Amino acid sequence: MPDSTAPDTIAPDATAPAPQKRALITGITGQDGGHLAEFLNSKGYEVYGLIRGQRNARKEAFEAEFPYVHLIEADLTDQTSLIQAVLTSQPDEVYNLGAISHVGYSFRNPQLTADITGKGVLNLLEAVRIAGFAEKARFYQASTSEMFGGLDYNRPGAGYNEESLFHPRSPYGVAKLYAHWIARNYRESYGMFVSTGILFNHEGERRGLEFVTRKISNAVAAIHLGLQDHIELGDLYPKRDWGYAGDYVKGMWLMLQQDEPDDFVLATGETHSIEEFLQLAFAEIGIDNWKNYVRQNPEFMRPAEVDILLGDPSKAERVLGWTRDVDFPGLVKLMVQHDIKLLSPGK
Ligand code: NAP
Ligand code: G4F
Repeated sequence: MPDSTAPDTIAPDATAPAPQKRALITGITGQDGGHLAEFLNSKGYEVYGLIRGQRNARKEAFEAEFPYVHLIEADLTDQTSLIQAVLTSQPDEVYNLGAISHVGYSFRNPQLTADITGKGVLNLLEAVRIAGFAEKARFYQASTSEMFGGLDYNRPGAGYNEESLFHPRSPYGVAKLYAHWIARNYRESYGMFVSTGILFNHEGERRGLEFVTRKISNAVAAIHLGLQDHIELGDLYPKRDWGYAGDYVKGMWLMLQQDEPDDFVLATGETHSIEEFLQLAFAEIGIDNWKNYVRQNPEFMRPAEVDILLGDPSKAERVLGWTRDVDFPGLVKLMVQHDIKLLSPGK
């Protein structure tokens, strides 16, 4: 006789651990990819990341630093590989960080930039749909303040927010604007959970040496150690809203934990010139007359420049509860000290 007091279904075991969430990150070998992998791993995620190329120069170092990441060979320009990546990782969350992300390089390689930074996003969104993950997986798109371009700087003091006008000034900015709108379009057309983060510049110890902040921190460290005697840069007047990358990946994750997908600006609300960055960086090694160590080289100037970027992060702070731990002087110090350690003999 069946026991009439027995329940029809087995009640969930409240003490059982929640199933491990799975995240797929494109651009995992880049600055933000490293910070995000570390952050998601600390949250108990199973982390998958795309690696491209038949011999990616970053692979060995990446595997040594992030042994817990499952690497999948794929490329944002190859949709078959993206579908396979989604099927292999079975993601709850997809973070699309992969891109040609250097503005100067995008002027020299505009079509490649359109293919990867722009159309690559369409390829990935379609891969998620074709693999049957449109309803299951939440999607983060790495949008950028470069979409504003600095020309429509009509909110002095307040900064650009989610409603501000776009006016990209580079092939990179234009490609990112396409990516931003196709991501929003998939949210509106297919009801996918797609959130975009319009992130202002964020830097740190993992920043590529081709970007101005790391180029400076690396050179300042080398000058301090007697390995170099000057640094060559392009324009020094532009201003950027510079934050710390570790703080920004927390914001990306928070965007995918909300009830509804949306668009969010992540920024510090402060803007500083490259000259100010140089001044603080050289002060870190006890040099006040930094101009003696800097030469301008037109090679590093751009056909069109974004003069000033300043963001208004109030929506992210209010809705996501997003906060930052590192301020501008703290960022410069962290980067210079990191590079001094890195370049020191026998480190
Ligand atoms: P990053 O360091 O330049 O990393 C870019 C990543 O994209 C690398 O892992 C690179 O892989 C990958 N990638 C390039 N081409 C690819 C392709 N065809 N297929 C797959 N992956 C490809 O950039 P980041 O600073 O971490 O930025 C992350 C994302 O946020 C980018 O989309 C960037 O445009 C955007 N963003 C950055 C900032 C910022 O201040 N950092 C601000 C706003 C938005 P390889 O190792 O193979 O080269
Ligand atoms: O460090 P940058 O190359 O960063 P940029 O152009 O602001 O772009 C970064 O931030 C964007 C967000 O706003 C991201 F979407 C993008 O992916 C990237 O992460 O240049 C900053 C400023 C520019 O005005 C540039 O002209 O520094 C100026 N600059 C002067 N000398 C230089 C140099 N930039 C570089 N990379 N190298 C120089 O020697």
